[in-house]
Amino acid sequence: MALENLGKALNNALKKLARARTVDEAVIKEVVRDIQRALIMSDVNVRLVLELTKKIEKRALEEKLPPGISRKEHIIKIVYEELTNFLGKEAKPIEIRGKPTVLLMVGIQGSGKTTSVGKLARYLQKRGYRVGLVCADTWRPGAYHQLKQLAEPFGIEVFGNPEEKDAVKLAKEGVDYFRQKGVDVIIVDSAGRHKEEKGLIEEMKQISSAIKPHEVILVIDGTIGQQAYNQALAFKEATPIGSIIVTKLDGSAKGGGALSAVVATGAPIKFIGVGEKIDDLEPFDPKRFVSRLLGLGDIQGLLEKFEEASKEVKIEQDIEKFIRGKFNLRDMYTQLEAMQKMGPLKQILQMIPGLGYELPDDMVRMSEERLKKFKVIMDSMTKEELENPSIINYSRIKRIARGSGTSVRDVRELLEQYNQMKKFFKSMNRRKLAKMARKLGGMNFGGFGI
Ligand SMILES: Nc1nc2c(ncn2[C@@H]2O[C@H](COP(=O)(O)OP(=O)(O)O)[C@@H](O)[C@H]2O)c(=O)[nH]1
Ligand SMILES: [Mg+2]
Repeated sequence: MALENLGKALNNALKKLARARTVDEAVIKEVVRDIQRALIMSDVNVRLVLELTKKIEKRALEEKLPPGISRKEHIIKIVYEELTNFLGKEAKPIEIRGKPTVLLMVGIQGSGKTTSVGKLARYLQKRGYRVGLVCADTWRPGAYHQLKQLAEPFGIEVFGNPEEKDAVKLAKEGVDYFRQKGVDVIIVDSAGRHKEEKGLIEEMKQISSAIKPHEVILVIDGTIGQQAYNQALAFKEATPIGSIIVTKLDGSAKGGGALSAVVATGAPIKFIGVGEKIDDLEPFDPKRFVSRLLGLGDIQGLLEKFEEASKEVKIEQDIEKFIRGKFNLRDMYTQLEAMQKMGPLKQILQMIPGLGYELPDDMVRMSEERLKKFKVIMDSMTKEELENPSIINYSRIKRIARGSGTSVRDVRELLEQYNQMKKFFKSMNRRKLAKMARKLGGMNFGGFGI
């Protein structure tokens, strides 16, 4: 598991929130402080931590609660969202663009390049690509052998020549070799004998100009924490086709710092390394990563709940429409459709105590057939007619009936239905409507927009 300690600390902060009896300002501030501490312990840049947690605190204190959502759930969602944004928001998957796609792996010595070349090769092989590997590390004795040991058990071929001293020449030969073999992806491993960015970038440029890679991947050792910023920034400025793998996030105490520092440069992180074994490579997806980090097994369930809540807001907006007489035919169609899905409306309404209103029978017994017919009729109406049904006079009715292959009677029936519905809701007062909407929403009849 990547960033285990950070995950635990964040999870503890959320547990504290869960245990709190009431969530007031003091509790929110305490949770925010815990999150701050956890991130700083993980070597995240202090300024970034403060910016992030300020946002979390402000939203937690100021945002209005959506209906049906508890304050705790709301805060968890805010923490999840802000951390996800903080780590880059969307996943940036690797793209295999041409045949062959040429990838160049760079990074300073010991960062995990060769291991990552093997892992990435295996990852792509599992997805059906034929991969060839080129060892262009002429610096480290045994580099070629290391790569062969990693890849050959999986039938992945490695090109190299321990006698050759010219890395650029070797890289080019290797790429040509696999081009002729017709593989899908060629990954070139480089030496990265330099200790700092300048030499690294120079090496990258030399090899790049010889093999013209589709993408250069910088491997950064996650244990260096926020120092990763300078490397990632120099790299990003040097090549527009760069992406990043952050390695050693298993067991690293500073991994949070490394990840956030790279994200802050704007360079995309495509994978993370989470162990020494060939399968210990994960595509980096901020959403999944954060939900696992927070230990929110069911963040999806929570997000769905929020979606339901936003439907309820829609119900309230529709009530406004009714009251202001803005309810048009298009709205009615959506209502009828929702009603159809929901089953006998009358029963539902009777379950709401004190409502005291009876729905006209016609409105309740809306057969599917009739609904279909209404849909056909509405399809023959103009936009103006749907939005402002009062303009539909006799000649328009005739035209609509003709256009939809129905009768004048059918069209009139539809309009009658619409007027009934409108009248019915107008006769209710605002408070009762709101109450009904809440009940319906609470009973999980989302989408029933009245
Ligand atoms: N724990 C852990 N170790 C890793 C990871 N990636 C690489 N290593 C180790 O880091 C060391 C250097 O890796 P290597 O691929 O040779 O680095 P290179 O010099 O950049 O090619 C090796 O001992 C690897 O096993 C990782 O994601 N997690
Ligand atoms: Mg190496």
